[in-house]
Amino acid sequence: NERDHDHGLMVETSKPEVAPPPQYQVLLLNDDYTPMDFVVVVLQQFFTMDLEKATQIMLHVHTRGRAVCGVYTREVAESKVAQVNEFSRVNQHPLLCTMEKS
Ligand code: TYC
Repeated sequence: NERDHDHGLMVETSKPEVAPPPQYQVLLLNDDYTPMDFVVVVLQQFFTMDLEKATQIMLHVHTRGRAVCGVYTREVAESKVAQVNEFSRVNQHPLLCTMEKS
């Protein structure tokens, strides 16, 4: 009767209804003054790269002007940018980190 409802577990679900979050590239920019060793340390500390990968990315920035260091959601990308720029500022280097929607 009308008081009997279906209390069975739903085992099949609907089609995807949640869009994936937008992704953002975090980039390092070249400058003429930041020591190469400092950039390598930044890439190891904030982007969890090993020495070889960090050196490769640093040299890409040095020769090409910029490089993508990682791709993250907006909140994580904003946090990386803020942490890297603060670390460069307190160490008195002009190194700049920025982000772009990918
Ligand atoms: N161009 C710098 C130098 O010659 C090195 C450097 C590399 C600086 C990467 C910034 O994001 C950077 N000392």
